[in-house]
Amino acid sequence: MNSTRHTHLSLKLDFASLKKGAPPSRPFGDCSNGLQASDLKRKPTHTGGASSSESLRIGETSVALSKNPKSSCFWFCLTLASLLSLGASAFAVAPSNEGGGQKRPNIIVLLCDDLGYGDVQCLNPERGKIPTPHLDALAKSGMIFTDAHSASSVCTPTRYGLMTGRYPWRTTLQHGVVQGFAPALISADRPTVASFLKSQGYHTAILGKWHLNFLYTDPATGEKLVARKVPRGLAPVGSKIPDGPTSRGFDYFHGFHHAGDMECVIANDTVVEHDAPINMLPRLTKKAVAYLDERAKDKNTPFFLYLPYGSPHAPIVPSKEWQGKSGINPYADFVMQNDDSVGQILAALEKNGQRENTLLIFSSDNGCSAKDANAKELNMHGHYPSAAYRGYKTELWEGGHRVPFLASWPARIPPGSSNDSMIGLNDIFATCAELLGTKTPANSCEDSVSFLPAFQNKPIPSTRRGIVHHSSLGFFSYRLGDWKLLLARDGGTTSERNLAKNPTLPKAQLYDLASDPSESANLYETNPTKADELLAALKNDIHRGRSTDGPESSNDIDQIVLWKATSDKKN
Ligand SMILES: [Ca+2]
Repeated sequence: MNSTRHTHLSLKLDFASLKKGAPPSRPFGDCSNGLQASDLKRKPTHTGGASSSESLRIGETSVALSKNPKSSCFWFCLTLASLLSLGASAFAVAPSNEGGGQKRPNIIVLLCDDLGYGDVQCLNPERGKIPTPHLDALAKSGMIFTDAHSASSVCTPTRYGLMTGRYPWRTTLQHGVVQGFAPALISADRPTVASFLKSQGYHTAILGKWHLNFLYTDPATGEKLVARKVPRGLAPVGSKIPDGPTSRGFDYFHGFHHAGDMECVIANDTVVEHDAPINMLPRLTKKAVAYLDERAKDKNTPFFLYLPYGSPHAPIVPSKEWQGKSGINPYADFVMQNDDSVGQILAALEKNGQRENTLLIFSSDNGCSAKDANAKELNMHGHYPSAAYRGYKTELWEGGHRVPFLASWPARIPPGSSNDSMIGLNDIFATCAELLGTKTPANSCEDSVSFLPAFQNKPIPSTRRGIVHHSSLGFFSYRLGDWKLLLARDGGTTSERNLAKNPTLPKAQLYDLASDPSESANLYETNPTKADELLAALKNDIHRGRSTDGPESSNDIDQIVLWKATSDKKN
């Protein structure tokens, strides 16, 4: 993260304009709507209220705000509010929901699987052809982060980073994803964002895809099951899961391990049924709405709902009523159905009166899969899942890991806002800690920086220099400010043997994303000073065992290979 970069209401240039040197056009369609500072508005604290003013609570201080954003009173009050909120305690809230203090917000993280940045229509107004009205409305209700990244370009490592606030390549998993039927990747003594929030009094639930390994055991003997020895690779109904999400901080789990055994439906620590993958998205939506209804009965206990969808990842199985709806292809239909699921969750929040004080984050675990989504077919319909970015899932280029990231919290986040701070899914853990006015627990968040100040358009104080990207084959990339170094000859997805077949590929890549967001002009050979600066920062972040200030830490393996193509090794 660039600590000197100030967050602001962004009027970011669109790529086509940048390349042609043309004047910028509005980048977010209806979401930003040509956003001006004067557009900063807040919803009434109580829906349906007739009051002409509202309260912006900061800690225990309440400041009256005029509803007219152009009034001098509004700006005076906003300035006063800003002054009062200076410092790390800006969002500190009372630890209890009792006594009339600011209530702790509910927190929801909706995580799509393989949804590209450009698959959200409002993020890609010119080259996005899949209607996503509910995501667009969600974006409009809060803040769009335009420079958010998953820790990896594939599933498992991204999820590890989100849960722990630590880069996944610090573990034994150096490339690829896990397949289940194996001990949990998150060690038992490592806090997760779920266990942390649970320790703070939250009820915690995960509905959906875990993909961080767990064991299936025979309920009678306790023996570990082996995938190749069970029919169709599915653990039988009744199988137990001793080290699943409910052993890593979640009170409640309903979902599955990964796409390959999605049919194996799990409730808490038990396989409860085998069901067709086409039923999973409707199942998760229904469970999420039921969960929100249930939590609404206990208004004194905030909740954390993590909903990692299995969609629109393959198997691409839109329900019958969604098949053909996009007029593009099944992937586009599936994206539309997923958007509808988000709409149902938003409606449930509204119905239950939970919307105002719920922080809802929507994102994706990596970019779109060109193969599974049939990108060629999408392109023929004018749809580009990575927007103007280069690459797709698995790759180091932006299309692999720059993900849609929407944050909505009507009580705190200005609607219709946009922010270009560089953040990552790893940062959600530290953000939750600052939100509660407490520190992150020991042995966690080595690579997590709170982006909470960004919600009020303030700079993000950070002790982290840049952020690390990682490809499916474990190739590294480093981003520092606008500069990006790729220690790979391509997107980081080709074996060395195949790389050798193409001698024209560069040794490494260096891009200036400010002038070249689509990573088309490799400056690695022409700007060795900048390349060396980024390489040194990357090495430092790897070898220290953490990328933020804090207690000494170490990686789980002794040597992490920096240059994955052995002929390129120089460290
Ligand atoms: Ca994925």
